[in-house]
Amino acid sequence: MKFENTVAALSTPYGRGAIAMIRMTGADAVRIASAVFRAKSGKTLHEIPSAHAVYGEFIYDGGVIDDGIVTVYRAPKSYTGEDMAELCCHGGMLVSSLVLRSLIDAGAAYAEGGEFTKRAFINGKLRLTSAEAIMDIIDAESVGALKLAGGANRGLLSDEAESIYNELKHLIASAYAYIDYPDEDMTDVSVTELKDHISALLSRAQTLKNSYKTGSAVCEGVRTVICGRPNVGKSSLLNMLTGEQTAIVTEIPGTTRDVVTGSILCGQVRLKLADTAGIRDTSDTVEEIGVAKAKQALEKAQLVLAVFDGGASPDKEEKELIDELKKLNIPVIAVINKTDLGGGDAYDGIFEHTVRICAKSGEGKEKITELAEKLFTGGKIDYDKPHLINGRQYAQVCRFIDCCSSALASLESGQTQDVACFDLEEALSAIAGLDGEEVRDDIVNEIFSKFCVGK
Ligand SMILES: Nc1nc2c(ncn2[C@@H]2O[C@H](COP(=O)(O)OP(=O)(O)OP(=O)(O)O)[C@@H](O)[C@H]2O)c(=O)[nH]1
Ligand SMILES: [Mg+2]
Repeated sequence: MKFENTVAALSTPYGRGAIAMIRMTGADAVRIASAVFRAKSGKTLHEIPSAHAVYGEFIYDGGVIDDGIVTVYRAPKSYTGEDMAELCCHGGMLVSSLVLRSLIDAGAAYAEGGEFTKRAFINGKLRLTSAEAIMDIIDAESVGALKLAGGANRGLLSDEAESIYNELKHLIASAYAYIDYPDEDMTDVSVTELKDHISALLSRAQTLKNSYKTGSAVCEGVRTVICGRPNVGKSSLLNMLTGEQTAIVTEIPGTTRDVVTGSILCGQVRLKLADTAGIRDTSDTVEEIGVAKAKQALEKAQLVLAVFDGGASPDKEEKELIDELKKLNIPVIAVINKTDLGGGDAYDGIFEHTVRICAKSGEGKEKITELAEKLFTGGKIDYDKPHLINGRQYAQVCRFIDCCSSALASLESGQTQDVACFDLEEALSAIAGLDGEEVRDDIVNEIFSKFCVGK
């Protein structure tokens, strides 16, 4: 895809600051920048070598409105692979919008969100995983998220995906021993060898798939549901963890009805918390809706903080809830609350992970945050290993694993190599898609639409 127009956007936040930067990309970038900027040296921007900055004045409506620096980059040696200009003026809201306005008046169009990075991807300057990582660097709220996104941006994930892709391509060529992949140095491969190769690729893909547990927890956050019987202290726990009095706490059972949300960092892992209505049978219409919402939240949860009143013991309804939680197949931390009142033994050993807290005094917060971080990182994150950091990447790897598994199953059941190769071709397309090959336009557009304007 070749982009016809030249687009511009404010790349620094809109607001008052020391400096603002307006970026422009496209074939006319240097010409349009020249129309609004006069270098002090008297040279035109066309005379400035690529990646060089020049000092001068910005012109709006025939008059000078500011002075600053313009840097020009020439295709293909630029971020987008096109001609680019970066105009730095003083960081006032009026001056930066007038510089942008004058570029638009001179022929540039407003850039859409993520358009610079999208152009970089389409022009082959960036792999898709690197482009996604750039967005995660901008959105990062923890050092861990920065490091994981930084690794993807440097190509850790790209390199692994490419290596798996190349090995599989070679394997398919050898298996077919036909003309489909003439570039490959082909030798016939036996069924046993083929199975061994597929198994080895599957194990690498499985390692990638497993990395998403940490990658997602650090970069996307963990959907964490606080649930339990009425009055056990769920809302008190939410308030204790976030350090804010967001949820209403009263001694009346059935206080919370809506889902109340909050967010905390546990080391490098972000928990996206949802406090829910106490689960019980009720004839109160509003509370009943709250209980239904709580159950819906549990269906999408990745971690449950199951709160129990240490002074009580499980009754029939609570036992049913415990059974339901055990079926979820996600980590559950039993949070035994109200330790100031003693007791709690009735809940010991029900779940693999148990912590005792006193939400009222705030005691036990670290026990929960440390355990949550450990559950999702294994205690230590290896930043030098590739990690999947979003659901799209995860889905591609799952598709790859399904296709390779299906190929393996065909061979196990005595089918011919051709049949297995059909699945392997699908797997090849899945791993190619991880890094941006054969990705549909609408998916590309959706990815870049999440970017901010000017990036
Ligand atoms: N003694 C003691 N009381 C607590 C503790 N935590 C919460 N409570 C009290 O327990 C009562 C219920 O607390 P909430 O946090 O509203 O309980 P909840 O589980 O959100 O209740 P619902 O929203 O009604 O389901 C309040 O009176 C709290 O002050 C604790 O650690 N010790
Ligand atoms: Mg509550």
